[in-house]
Amino acid sequence: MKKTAFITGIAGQDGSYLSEYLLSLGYRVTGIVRRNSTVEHQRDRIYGLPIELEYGDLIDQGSIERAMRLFKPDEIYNLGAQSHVRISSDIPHFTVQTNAMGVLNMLEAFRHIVPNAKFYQASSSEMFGSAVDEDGYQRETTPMHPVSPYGCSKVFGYNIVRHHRNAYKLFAANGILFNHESPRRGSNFVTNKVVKGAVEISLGLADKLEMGNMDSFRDWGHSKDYVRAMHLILQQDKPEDYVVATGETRSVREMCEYVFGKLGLDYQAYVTQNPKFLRPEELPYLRGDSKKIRTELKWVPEYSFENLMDEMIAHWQEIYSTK
Ligand code: NAP
Ligand code: F7E
Repeated sequence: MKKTAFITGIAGQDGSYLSEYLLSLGYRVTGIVRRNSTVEHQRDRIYGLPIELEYGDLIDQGSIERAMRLFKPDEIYNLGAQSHVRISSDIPHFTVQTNAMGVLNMLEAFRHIVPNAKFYQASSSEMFGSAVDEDGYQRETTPMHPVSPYGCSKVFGYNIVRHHRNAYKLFAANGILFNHESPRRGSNFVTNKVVKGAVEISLGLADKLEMGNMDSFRDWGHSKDYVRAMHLILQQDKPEDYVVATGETRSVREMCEYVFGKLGLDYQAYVTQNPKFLRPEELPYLRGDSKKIRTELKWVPEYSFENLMDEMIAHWQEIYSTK
């Protein structure tokens, strides 16, 4: 029989790739979207997909319960979040309500309405914050010292998932995902901002790019590889938490060098710093050790950093060629 997946954050970057992936595996795919005053672009990433949508909000417990009763899912993917770290300092209350209380709302609806389903929580490497193991990696056992309202909210989500798993014997698991990007990434996240800006400069449409901290390091993978990991985590007999990462790390500066270089430009001639893009407290370094998911679940990423960036560059070049 067809399995039903219920995805929150279905219209986001990961939600859209996960929907496509699950549809390709024969799933019935369902999800919630928030009410928005302009509907035109809200569903661009999932436009035309044969999925079932209802209005809902992680903060609105009734809407979650309604969706859970209506869809009766076998697998629940809680991807909905205020996902921008810097903006989480501007709207901390909304961030915490959505990313922390929203997880509890989902877990309670899951526990009371469809307790035999399997639950995936979109946890984040931002939870590690300033903590790094001595060998320079973060892994499942690394302590969590979050440095943003976003990171703090995700730590609550992570812990309440573990609590519900232990207390009520539910299948609830965390994927601790490091940064993952794609052409569908919001253009106020650093990779897509740099790629879009560099393509505009290469076409004479802009002459500079204002950035924040160029010296933080991130472990960047492709969203398509990471949604396969989410699905794999729910196909196991036992619920467990897994780090998902490439194991490589690069600075924002190195990323700029690569992207501008691909376009025949020297980034130093165009990139300036605007304090507006700095964070009240920065997370300087992320590099994930994903040995557990690679050995136990045989997860292997298909994209390299270069393939990922090249795909994003081609995406923006195509957009501007048709304008
Ligand atoms: P994204 O593109 O920002 O998508 C987030 C989705 O959540 C959007 O569709 C958004 O809808 C929805 N949402 C926001 N607030 C909501 C609320 N109160 N109720 C219901 N839905 C709400 O993020 P993503 O990159 O796909 O990430 C997916 C998940 O993985 C998020 O939980 C994120 O925190 C987590 N994560 C991401 C990364 C990464 O590098 N991408 C790494 C680790 C963890 P609107 O458009 O209406 O706001
Ligand atoms: O920043 C630096 C910035 O906003 C990466 C989310 O998906 O991954 C993401 O969070 C780095 C930071 O992602 C600009 O200071 C410099 O050090 O692309 P980002 P993030 O904060 O790492 C984690 C794992 C998540 O879970 C989150 O949901 O780049 N940086 N200059 C800049 N960042 C931005 N956005 N804009 C700049 O101008």
